[in-house]
Parts: sequence; C-alpha cells; structure tokens
Amino acid sequence: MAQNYFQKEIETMPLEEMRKLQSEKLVKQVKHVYENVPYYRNLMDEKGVKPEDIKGIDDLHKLPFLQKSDLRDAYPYGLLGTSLDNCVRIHSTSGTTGRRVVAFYTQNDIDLWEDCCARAIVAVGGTKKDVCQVAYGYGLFTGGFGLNGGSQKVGCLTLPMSSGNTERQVQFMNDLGATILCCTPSYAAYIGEYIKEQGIQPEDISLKAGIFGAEPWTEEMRKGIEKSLGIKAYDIYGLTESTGPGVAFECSEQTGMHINEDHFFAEIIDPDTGEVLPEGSKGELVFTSLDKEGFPLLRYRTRDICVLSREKCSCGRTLVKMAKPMGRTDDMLIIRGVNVFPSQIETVLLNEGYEPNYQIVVDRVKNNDTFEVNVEMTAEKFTDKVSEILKMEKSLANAMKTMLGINPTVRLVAPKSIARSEGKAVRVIDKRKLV
Ligand code: DLL
Repeated sequence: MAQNYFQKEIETMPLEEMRKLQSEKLVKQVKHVYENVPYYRNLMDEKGVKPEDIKGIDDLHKLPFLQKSDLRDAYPYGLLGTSLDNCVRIHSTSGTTGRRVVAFYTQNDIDLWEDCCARAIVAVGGTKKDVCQVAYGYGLFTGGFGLNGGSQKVGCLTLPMSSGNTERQVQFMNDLGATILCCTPSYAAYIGEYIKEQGIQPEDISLKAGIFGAEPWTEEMRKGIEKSLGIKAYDIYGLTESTGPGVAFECSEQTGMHINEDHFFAEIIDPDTGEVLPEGSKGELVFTSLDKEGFPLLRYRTRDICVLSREKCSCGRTLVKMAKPMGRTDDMLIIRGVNVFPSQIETVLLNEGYEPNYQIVVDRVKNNDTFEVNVEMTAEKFTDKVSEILKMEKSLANAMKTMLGINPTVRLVAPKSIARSEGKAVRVIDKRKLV
C-alpha cells in the first residue's frame, strides 16, 4: 500500500491548521483580486461586499460566484490576475458558445500545479525510480503538461508520449519499462485491448499503476482496466479553470479523491439556489483558488455534481475527499476526454449555412467513444449526388474538428427527418453508461 506523501506536512495537516492556512490565503487573495481584476471587483461591488468583509474561510459564502459564462464575457484578459508580463503559459478548453476559455499561468502557478500532480503520482506509489508514461494530450489541453511536470518533480523518468499512436505507446512501454501510465480511462482501456490483441499478457509489461481522469468512468471500467493491464487504476480530477489535473487525486484507498485544499477550497452548493450545503450533501462543486496568480478564480461553479467527505482515510491524508463526479448541471459532454458543448456544433452549422437541426449520438464501443452528428440537409443545399453529399459531410466534419479538436462522423440526413420536439430539443443521445 502506498503511504508516501510528496508534501507530508500539507497532506496530513490537521483540519484546524488547514483552515488557518486557507483563511490567511483567502484574505490576501480577495484583496488582490479586488484591486487587480475589475471584472470581479464589479461583481463584488454589485453584491455590496468589500475585501474587509472577508476575514477568513467562514466569510467565503459572502462572495459572488463566477460561472463559465463570466469566462466567456471576460475573454480573453478580463479575469487575468496579474500583468501579462508575469504569465508564462496559457492552456485552454471549450467554452459554452464556441468561444474557448483561456487560462493564464505564472511560473508560481505552474509550480503549485506540478506539486499537485506530483502529490498524485506519489500517492499511487511513484518514486524517482519509476518510469512515467504520459499519454494525455500535450498542447492546449492541460493533461499532458500537468502530469509531465508532476512526474519530473517526483524525479520519475518521464515519457512525454502524448495521446494516440497506440503501437508506439506499447513499444515504448515495453522497451523502456514504463511503470506508471497517465491517460484518459477510455484510452487506458483501449491500450488494454490492444495489448490483448497483440498476444501480450499483463504480466509481460512492467506497469504497476495508472492515473486516469479528465472524463467520467465507472468502477466496472476500473476493474476492467486493472485486469487488462495488470495494474491499480487511480482516478484524478481537475479542470483548466483551476490549473488542470491534480485539483484532486486518489490514494491507496481508492474511495474518492483528496482535494488539494491548501490551493483549492471546495464548496458544495445547491445548483438552483446557490446555497452552501453541509458536508455529505450532493450538489454542485465550487472551487476558490486560494493562491493562483494568473487566473485567480473565486467561487467558480464547476457544474460537476459531487459529494465531499471528511471521513478518516487509511492513507493518513487529512485532505477532504470528493466522490467521483456524478454528472454535470449543464449540457457539456466529454467525448474522448474532450469537452464538447452542443452549442459549439450549432455555431459550426450556422457558420456553414445549415439550419440548427441536428442530433449528436455518442456511444462507447470497445471502450472507445464514438461521436456522430446527424445534420439535416437544407432545401438550398439539397442534392442526391452521393459524391456531393460525401464532400459536404467531410467539409462539415473538418469545420467541427477545427472547433472541437476531435473528429466527428457527420451524416447529412433528409430535410425534416430529425424529429421536432415540442419542448426542449433532444440534441444529444448519449448511449454510454457512465454512472
Ligand atoms: O479534463 C483536466 C484533467 C486532465 C483532469 C487530465 C484529469 C486528468 P478540462 O478539459 O477543463 O480539464 O475538463 C474539466 O472534466 O469539470 C469534469 O466535468 C471532467 N473531469 C475531469 N476529471 C474527471 C474525473 C481536464 N476524474 C472537466 N472524473 C471537469 C469525471 C472528470 N470527470
């Protein structure tokens, strides 16, 4: 059982001390944000809250919430917490209407983020003797760079594979003796199947643990991955708006993820009323970044539905635990680890001269997400020439790929063939059973 810590003093800090630390950081952060982020200052002024009103964590509830729509309205620099000169990197994720969310990082932000990922790696038994294969995407997505940084902090030999090219993944895994695999759970399951197809037994590879997140996955999936790769599979959670992976991580107990609450203060609220709910209640997860500089979001509504627990954990960590997210309050889909909003598809259709009559069909076949978009042909574009139709489908798929970063299969269907709804249009048919 892994009982090691990367930053023991923090990870096992008694609650009272943690509250003190969080309170000190919060008071400083609120003052800083009020003075430096006009967008949030206006929200505080509207609510009649001044920095002096926030004397500690118990006053947090007085602050206004931030939502994804605020990120869109403030795009790109409106929520920047410091001068651009102090920022060294951005990462980005989809927004609600096609406008992407851009998060800024100072070097300190990157450092604390990498510490969080290092905590996750050490919690699964990682040490400097390990070979850590990072098969999350590198680039604007936070997965690759986040785990890469954490792995280097631990001192592991880091393989920056990025996602895809499974043949090469398995070759490196074998040749370099990877012991820890980091990727989305669906990709891990896919690698497991690939290995089986190649006639490789789980005992033949040296992997011992996997750190899988960025999308919902079930306990059944965990069992399947553990069996096919012969490893222990651990969950990791995070979101671009609060750095990326490593906001929370699983330990040897595998019963929920410890939140790195010295950096991210978590609340559970009623998504309808905004009221803060007591520990153990199911509701929307809200994060306050206590010490981030580049993108210091206060009371950010994640839309993830979740439960927090302070039950004693056998790993010795005192950090509060979050259960696996149990869905979202908005319509965001996570397909192959990528966030997709139906509104993004709609934006592409309108840009390309189609009507917003479409349906997204998502399924999981052999642990791989399938992603189909059925779009009604318009009367103006109508043709019965197959080659023309194929060309139009391809061009729409390309435009969607540019918007979303992943490739859908686009199918043009006859005008008026997608059922009209009397209420809310049924835009998404998600056949995956994830909860
Ligand atoms: O997915 C960051 C990440 C990368 C996490 C690698 C873990 C590993 P975003 O692309 O901004 O960031 O998506 C954030 O993904 O609000 C959740 O809805 C979902 N999500 C992330 N981790 C998990 C998880 C990254 N372990 C959104 N289980 C979040 C379920 C998850 N959902």
